[in-house]
Amino acid sequence: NSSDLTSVKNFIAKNQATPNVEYSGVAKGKNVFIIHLESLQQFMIDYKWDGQEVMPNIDKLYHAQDTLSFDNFYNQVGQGKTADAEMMLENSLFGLPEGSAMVMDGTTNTFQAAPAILGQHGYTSAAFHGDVPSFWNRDNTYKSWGYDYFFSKSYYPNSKKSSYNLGYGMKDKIFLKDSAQYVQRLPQPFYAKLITVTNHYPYTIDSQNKSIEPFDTGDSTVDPYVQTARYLDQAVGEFMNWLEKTGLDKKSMIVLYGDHYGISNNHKPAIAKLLGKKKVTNYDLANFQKVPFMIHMPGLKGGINHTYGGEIDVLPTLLNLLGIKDQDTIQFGNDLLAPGRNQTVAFRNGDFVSPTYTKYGADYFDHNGKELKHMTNEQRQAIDDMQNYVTTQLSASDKVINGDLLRFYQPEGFKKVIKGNYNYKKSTA
Ligand code: GP9
Ligand code: MN
Repeated sequence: NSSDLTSVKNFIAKNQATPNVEYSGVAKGKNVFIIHLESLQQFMIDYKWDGQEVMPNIDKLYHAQDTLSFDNFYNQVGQGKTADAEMMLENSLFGLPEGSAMVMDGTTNTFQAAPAILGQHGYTSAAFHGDVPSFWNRDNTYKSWGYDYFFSKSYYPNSKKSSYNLGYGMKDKIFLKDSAQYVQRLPQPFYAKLITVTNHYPYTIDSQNKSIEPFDTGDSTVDPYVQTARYLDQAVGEFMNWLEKTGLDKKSMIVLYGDHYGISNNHKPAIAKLLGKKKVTNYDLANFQKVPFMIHMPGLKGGINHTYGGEIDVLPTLLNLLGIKDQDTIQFGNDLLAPGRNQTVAFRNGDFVSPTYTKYGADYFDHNGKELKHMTNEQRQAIDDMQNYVTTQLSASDKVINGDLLRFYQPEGFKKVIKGNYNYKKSTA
C-alpha cells in the first residue's frame, strides 16, 4: 500500500549517493552491450593454469586503459541465480529471499527497468539467449521490462544442430556469432543484452573446444570449470573482434559481468587449492563471491576501481554514464563511481561485506580478514549499523516486489510499460 511506498522512498532518499559528475553523460547516445558471463568469478581474472593465462581476452579488457574495472564487485544473488542477477542489473531491485522474482512476479508486476528507461530516451532494446524463451520466465518478464526484442532459440537456425548445443543452450561462440546478424540490424542507439550459457555447471565442453587442462583439485565438479571459462573467454574475444571489424566498438559502451559463483561453498577443499591456501575461512568464501564487472568504451577514463559494490549498483552507474537522470526512480543501488557512496554490500541472506567489516555465516571479520571473536563497543556499534542498513535495504526491496509497489509510482517523465505492446514470437511470414 501507499505507506509502504513512502517508507521505501524515505529509505532511498536517505541512502542515495549523488552520482559522479565527472562521468555524467560520457557515454551519452552510445549503444550499450550487456554481456552476461555465466558463472564467471573474479578469481579467474589473471588466473594462470596449465602454464597459461586462462582468460587472455577478458584479462586484456580488464587491464585496458579505456576499461573501468572493479575488483571488489560482488554477486548478490539468491536462489534465482541468473534471474536474480538480471533483476538487479536492470532494475536495481533485489531478487527475493526464496525462489525467483522473475518467475513469481515478472509477468504481473509493474517495473521501471533499464530497457524501458532507455527506450524512452530513444534506444531500441533487445535481449539474446540461445535457449527456450520460457526459461526463468524471460518471455513474460522482458515484456514487463520493456524489451523491444527477445531473440531466443527459434531465431537461431543453428540451434537445430545438436552439436551446436550444450547444457543450457547454444554454445557461446555460435550463439554470439549468430546474434551478430541481429545486432547489426538494430536501429541505433541500442541496448543489447547477450546471455551466455556454456560456462554453467556441469562445465562440459566437446573435445575440439578444450584448449586447457582441467584443474587438478580432485573434485570432479570443480575441475572442468577452467575449460568452459576458457571457452567463454574465446567466445568473448571473437565477439570483440567482430565489434572492432564492424566499427561498432567505437559507437558502444560494452559492459561485462559475471552473474554468480560457479564453484559453490560445498567445495571448500577445492577452493582452498585454487586459492593456494591450506584451508578457507568464511572471509575467503565471502571474497570468493566477487564477480567481474567491467565497462569498456573507447575514450573512457578507465582503471581498476576498488570501491565495494555489487549487482544492485549497476543500473544507477550506467544511467549516470549515459547522462540519463533518474534521481526519482526506486533503485536500491548507488553509482559505483559516486564519491562518498555507502560501500556496504548486502548478500541476499543478510550477510555483508564492506571495506571495514565483513559478516559471513556466523563469523565477523575486520578489513584484514581477522576474525572478530571479541568486539569493542565501537566495533559492535559499527557492525550493528551495517546489519541494520542491509536488513532494511533487503526488506524494502522485498516490499517493492511482493507488494507490486511500482504500480503506485510514476517517476517523472516515465511512461508506464504496456506489456501487450510486445510480442516476441518469430513470425513465419
Ligand atoms: C538459463 C541460464 C542459467 O537460461 O540463464 O541459469 P542459472 O542456472 O545460472 O540460474
Ligand atoms: Mn547463471
